[in-house]
Amino acid sequence: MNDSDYISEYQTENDALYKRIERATSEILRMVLIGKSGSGKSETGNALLGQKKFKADISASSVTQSCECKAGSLFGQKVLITDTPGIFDPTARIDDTQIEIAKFIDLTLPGPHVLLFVLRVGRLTQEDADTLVKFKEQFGGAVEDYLVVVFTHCSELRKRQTSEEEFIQTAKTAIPMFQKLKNRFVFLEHDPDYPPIEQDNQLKKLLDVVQRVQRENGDTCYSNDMYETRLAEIQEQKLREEEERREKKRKKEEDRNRELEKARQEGQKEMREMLEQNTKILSNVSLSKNQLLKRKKLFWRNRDSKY
Ligand SMILES: Nc1nc2c(ncn2[C@@H]2O[C@H](COP(=O)(O)OP(=O)(O)OP(=O)(O)O)[C@@H](O)[C@H]2O)c(=O)[nH]1
Ligand SMILES: [Mg+2]
Repeated sequence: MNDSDYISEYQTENDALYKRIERATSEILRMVLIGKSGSGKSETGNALLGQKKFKADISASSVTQSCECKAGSLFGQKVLITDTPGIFDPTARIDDTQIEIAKFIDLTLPGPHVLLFVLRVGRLTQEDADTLVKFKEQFGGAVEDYLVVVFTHCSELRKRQTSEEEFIQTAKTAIPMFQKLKNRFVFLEHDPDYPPIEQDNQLKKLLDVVQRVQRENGDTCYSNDMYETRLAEIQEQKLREEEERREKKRKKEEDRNRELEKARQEGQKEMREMLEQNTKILSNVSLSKNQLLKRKKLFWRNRDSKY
């Protein structure tokens, strides 16, 4: 399968569910973008795909309204990226978070290899910390093992004369969950005026970190009760559908056999009727033969008596 086939296949989101689970090999790196609204999730997704596939814009409200999944290639590595609206952002207004969470699970089945937590370089707030806590509360599982932190707007650091290392230390103080993370911080700049070669280097570093995390996790993917329940549901549904298919086939065969039997019986009936008719005709013929003989005898008797 070449890249374009692979991409078009994964663009039809609904009927690709089974296929996606079946083909979810380690060959395809599945990443999920989470983070506060406006942090740069969609822009990061576009950078990873090398194309503007997700809508990214400045807005006071959420630009991305629903989870979306797109495929692409990053330095030859096939990637499947799921962009999310700020589902876990305490200030974001998403019409139905539960529906979005269900969609998120379906799009990322059997689970992402890495969770990219996107933050904007700047003053980290309680909201940023709460977004991650909310994600952990909703999803559970070993979130930290699969977490990679992506800081966008990184040219801000230069303006503030702060090094990446210093900023990571600040971030670790602001967001306690970061303290457990070792070498899992990546800086990106999506400003179109930023040197493309530097953007490429940043993306290469991100891919290196992600692939290291994947290796550290033994190529497993992030999972939790929701993924397991959903996978069990899908498995059950698949078995049910197979059973229904078998039952339909059995019924079809039964109907065909019934029709064959009916045709056979009708054929026999026709044959019987034909035989009966033939017997009647034959008996009529033999009857008239007898009568002819009788008449012949009578004629000869009458003639003999005359002479
Ligand atoms: N200069 C600059 N702009 C950025 C950077 N990252 C994101 N932006 C801009 O910030 C705005 C918001 O980015 P998005 O990617 O739409 O943010 P989001 O997290 O997807 O937001 P929601 O979809 O609302 O949750 C867009 O106008 C982006 O172009 C960056 O590193 N540098
Ligand atoms: Mg977005």
